[in-house]
Amino acid sequence: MTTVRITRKALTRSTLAALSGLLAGFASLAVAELVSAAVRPEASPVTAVGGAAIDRTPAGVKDWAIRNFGEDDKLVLQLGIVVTLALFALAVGLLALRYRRAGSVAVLVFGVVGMSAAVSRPDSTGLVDGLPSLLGSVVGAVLLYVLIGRLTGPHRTTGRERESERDIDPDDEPEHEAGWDRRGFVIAATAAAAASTAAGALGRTLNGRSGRNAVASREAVTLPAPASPARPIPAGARVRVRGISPFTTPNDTFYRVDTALVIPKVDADSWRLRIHGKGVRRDLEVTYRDLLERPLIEREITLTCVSNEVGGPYVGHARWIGVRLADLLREAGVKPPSRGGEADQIVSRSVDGMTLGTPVEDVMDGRDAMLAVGMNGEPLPFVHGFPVRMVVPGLYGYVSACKWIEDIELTTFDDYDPYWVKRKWAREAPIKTQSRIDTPKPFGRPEAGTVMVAGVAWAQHRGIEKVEIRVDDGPWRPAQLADQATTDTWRQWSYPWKATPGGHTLTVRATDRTGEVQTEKRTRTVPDGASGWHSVVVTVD
Ligand SMILES: Nc1nc2c(c(=O)[nH]1)N[C@H]1C(S)=C(S)[C@@H](COP(=O)(O)O)O[C@H]1N2
Ligand SMILES: [Mo]
Repeated sequence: MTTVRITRKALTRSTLAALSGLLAGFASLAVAELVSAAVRPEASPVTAVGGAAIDRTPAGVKDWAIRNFGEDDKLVLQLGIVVTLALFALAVGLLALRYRRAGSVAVLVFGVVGMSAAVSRPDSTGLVDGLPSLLGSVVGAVLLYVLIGRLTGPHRTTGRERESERDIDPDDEPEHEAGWDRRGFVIAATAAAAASTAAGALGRTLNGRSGRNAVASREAVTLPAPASPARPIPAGARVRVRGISPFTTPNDTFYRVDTALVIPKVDADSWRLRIHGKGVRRDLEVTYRDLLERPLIEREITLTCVSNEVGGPYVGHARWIGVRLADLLREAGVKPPSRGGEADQIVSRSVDGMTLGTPVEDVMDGRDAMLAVGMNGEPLPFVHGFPVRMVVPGLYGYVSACKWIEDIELTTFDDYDPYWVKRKWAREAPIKTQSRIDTPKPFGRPEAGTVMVAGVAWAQHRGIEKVEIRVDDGPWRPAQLADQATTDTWRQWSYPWKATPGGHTLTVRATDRTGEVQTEKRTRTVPDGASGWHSVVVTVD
């Protein structure tokens, strides 16, 4: 009898202790959020720990996350961190019920984890980045100590409480007389919850407003007319078939791939780019205004991510406007390796600490490699790298397309491995010849008769020569090619298919202008991009 009663009572207290842990965790994060608004949004513990987790994620897992969660991968990561923290918080609450001080120390330990993650981020501004986690965990630790104090006494219960306890437990034992401060607990817990919610909400709002200067600086930009405009896309480059990707991908649907949990908001007015390193005769420092005053080139360039699976969505086309990178490099006295230059690698660094390595030879071989300031007629959107990013036709994004760029260092491939290369991706990564069926969709049910099969093919900087379609195990037949806008763009194609009822597999392959046929050999995205043919299975009704 006694045992059962004690258990029930213990159970209530355990629940409340676990709840106290949860509240302490919530208060910690809320306070940290508020403090991060005074430091910088990236210094908040969930963002910092998330960033550290991304950096430590093996290439395979990162790819798995991109495959399964797509561009929601960051949201899933942050939710995962919050859920994990919540579970730990419950456990810490239970620990605190037995060992009051140890519980609070545990909260501080989490604070130290958050602090070290924040301080050691590549874009950390120093020890101040640890403040949000530090202050958050101190508040959480104190709160837990107070709440657990209400649960454990020693404390005299009021007559009314004693009576109500008697209602549940008629033959209460003396040890229960020194019950817990129910009212004190409820008051403290409610006040803490309310204050934390308010602090967290305020922090969120302030963080949301940070970067207003950057927003204003972007709104103030008027892109000058390019000295060298893009050749207009020929009308014949667009296939008029429903379901095909539009030739130009609108900015708001353009794919996004990066490691930034908080999108960097860079003020164009204070932005500077430094060009320095091996073989640089004169260090250059340019402002955004300097760039806009230079002769700008405008080019049609299709971007592709190395993480794009066969048939995947991480490829998009835009019209870019910017400064020819080779011109800036020449001004700095840089020579390509083929002309005796010392440096063979350009390492570009972004404000969020990302590093990308690009062959100097490629950038200086006459292709339209640029420091882009505009995308489809507007200043770069923040997610796509405002104020300035690099774009190099023919190379996967991770070896060329540095967003939020702030530093260009000339070095060698021997001397320095940038971010992704340290994580098992290839040093050099030209885009592989690929093709994709956009319509019909997988498992579509087209009607028998003529079905338009259509899609895109790309082999940037080489160009697409031929696209072929195979139905089931039949022969390869040439698709109708739309005009090639430039060799740096993808190319649309279509194929009128005489569809007969039943299940069918459609397969596509492209040949680039060097004569190379897209290989059937399936490879994973790691280390230098997926290969293989894209197939779509449909049932014709
Ligand atoms: N600063 C920064 N730049 C970056 C990245 C990044 O993670 N951080 N990702 C690169 C990769 S892998 C690709 S594919 C392109 C994607 O550019 P987008 O997001 O504008 O499409 O940006 C590149 N530039
Ligand atoms: Mo990428």
